[in-house]
Amino acid sequence: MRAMQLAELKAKAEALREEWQRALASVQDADGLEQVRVRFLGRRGELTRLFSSLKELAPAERAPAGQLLNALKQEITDALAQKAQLIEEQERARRLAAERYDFTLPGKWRPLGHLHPLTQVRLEIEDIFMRMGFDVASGPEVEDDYHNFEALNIPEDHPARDEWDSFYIDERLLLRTHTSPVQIRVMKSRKPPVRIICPGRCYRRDNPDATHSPVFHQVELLWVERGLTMANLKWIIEEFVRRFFGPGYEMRFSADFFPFTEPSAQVHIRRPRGEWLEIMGAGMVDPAVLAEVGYDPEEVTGFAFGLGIERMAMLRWGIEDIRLFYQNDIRFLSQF
Ligand code: 2NL
Repeated sequence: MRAMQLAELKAKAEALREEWQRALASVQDADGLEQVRVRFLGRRGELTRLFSSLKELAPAERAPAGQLLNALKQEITDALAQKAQLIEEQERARRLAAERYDFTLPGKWRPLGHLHPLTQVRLEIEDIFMRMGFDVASGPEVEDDYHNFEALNIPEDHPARDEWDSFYIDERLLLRTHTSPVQIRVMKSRKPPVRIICPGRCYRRDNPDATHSPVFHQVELLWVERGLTMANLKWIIEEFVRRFFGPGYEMRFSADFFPFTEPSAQVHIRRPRGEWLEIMGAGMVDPAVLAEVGYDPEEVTGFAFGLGIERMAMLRWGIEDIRLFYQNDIRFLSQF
């Protein structure tokens, strides 16, 4: 083998420089970079081959030639490192650009339900009276004759029972016709003062029409304490009307009859120049009812009222047919 000259090695090194620079310039990614590294710096790479040709040089030429090749190696190594950093930065920038949120995109529309109008009205009424210091009480929908009628001063043969035509389950049990039995149960379990409202589902054997439904909802209120009068009842109702319907209503009490209150009244309201609307029945708790639950009618008095949740909702929104509440027609319900 012909001995190599220093000049020849220099020429090869020079050619190699041009080669790696061209190769590196076309590198796009980390894989391409690794290929270039293997090609020039790898164990069987081009530079390594030049190093092994050192031994073909004359001994005196080996040191300068070695320096030349080491410098070239350093040059390539640095350039590769620099390119590696560049590629890393580019890839990071690309990733960030792909991940970036577009805050101007419109959101996805999700159909959102809402509470049934009767539930809305019930919660609003509960809220009004809870703020006035009333507890919310509940009780069974299947009641016995005693709590639904007897204790409320409506004996077996009382003609007023026709008013609450009932769904009987057997001789003794029926679906409650009002929420008053809840108040009987609460009074029997607590000492006065008692300040409660009783919202709930009630049942009457009515044929359905625009204003009657065999299933409906009621809120009854009861306050029993020493010294309560009809004036307190009137203020509570006035305040309720202001908070539920808004200001500007006139209120009218007119005589009525319920077996469980004495005196009894029906309550109407109207806007100036509007028509009178009946909103509830009310009265002072009959002493016989107080005595029945073990209270002393000489010591405490009480008042109560009962209103229909459906009726309140119909008055508020001008709904003309009670049956709309139970038909689950989304075209109706979605308006509230
Ligand atoms: C109406 C009338 C009313 C009551 C309900 C009541 C309850 C007890 C004692 C006395 Cl435990 N009264 N409740 C009083 C007056 C009227 O409801 O027409 N509601 C729709």
